[in-house]
Amino acid sequence: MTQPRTFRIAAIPADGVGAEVVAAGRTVLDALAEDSRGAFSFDWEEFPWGCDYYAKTGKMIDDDGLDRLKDFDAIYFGAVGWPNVPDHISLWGLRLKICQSFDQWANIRPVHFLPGVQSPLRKADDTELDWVVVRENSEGEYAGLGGRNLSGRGPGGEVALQSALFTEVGCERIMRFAFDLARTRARCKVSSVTKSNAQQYGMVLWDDVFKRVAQDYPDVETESVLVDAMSAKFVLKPEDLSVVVASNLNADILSDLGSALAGSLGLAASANLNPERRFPSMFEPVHGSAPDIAGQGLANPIGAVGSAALMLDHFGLPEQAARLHKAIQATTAAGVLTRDVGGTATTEEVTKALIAHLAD
Ligand code: GGG
Repeated sequence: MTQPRTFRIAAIPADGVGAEVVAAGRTVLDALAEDSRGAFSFDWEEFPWGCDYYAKTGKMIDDDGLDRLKDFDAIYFGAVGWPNVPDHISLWGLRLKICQSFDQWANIRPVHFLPGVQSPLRKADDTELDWVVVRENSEGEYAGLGGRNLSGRGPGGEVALQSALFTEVGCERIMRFAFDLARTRARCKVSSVTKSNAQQYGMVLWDDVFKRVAQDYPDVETESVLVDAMSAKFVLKPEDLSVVVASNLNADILSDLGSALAGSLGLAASANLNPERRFPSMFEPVHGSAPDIAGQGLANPIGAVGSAALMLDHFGLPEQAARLHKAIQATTAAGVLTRDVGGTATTEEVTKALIAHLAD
């Protein structure tokens, strides 16, 4: 008989709608655990870090915060950013600090088209569209290298520098991750994205590493596409995509485009993985804190619940992850939709529908 397993999860709702969607995701996960009749359970600890915490303490996360997080099985995150704190301070002070400290170098962002959700892509109704953006999550344009006021001339004459860092090790590991992922999918293809005609050092290294790694995967179809052309391809030829691997910034932009094409940013799930499992991985919806709708019960919980499904996969519970995916599909197919996808349902109504469909 297999032992019941308790997963220790650190919940960090952080800012704005983060609180609403993390609460929704926790409710759905707890319902799933209850239904497992003791086979698995979740032991949650919630942390108050975020912009309000910064306003009170001057810190986005406590000094010992990373130490307190490091032994959890996973981190379940909401969204970071609020108008009371400059965005680069809140992002670097919390989300990026966790991703970089815990070497969560692979960020996977699936793009799923759901039944009952209107897509701006006309093809979406008659095509099974489904691709994954693999974001290099530790370096590239997010290496944090640069500085301000380099001219020393002050306002009016300021010079700032922002450098992107590409290492051969960093490029190779994310590409191998993308190729391995492609081998698990119906369409065995990796599209690599750069702007290497204009960015002639780091991104040319990326292209060179891609060609070299591809030789170890002769069964996987490949293409190298410039990011501007790839943006057009997302809209015009999405059926040609399976795994799209790109640098930190390019993948961030492309994954937002993908989720908007699928109907809404509110639907998009993500996993920030430390594939070596030396540190906890972090699961979060792609969307931000949405100050315009925060606190009104209008947030779409599907991105957060999809992220919970990715967490279950990471825990080695693929059947439970599949149950969440099915519940999401049944909920949207039944027309229980929040405002961002054309419906009138509240966060709570969608959460209740998701739980009801776990029994399907
Ligand atoms: N849940 C994702 C989130 O909070 N995103 C805020 C954000 O601004 N992210 C920028 C990034 O991921 O690069």
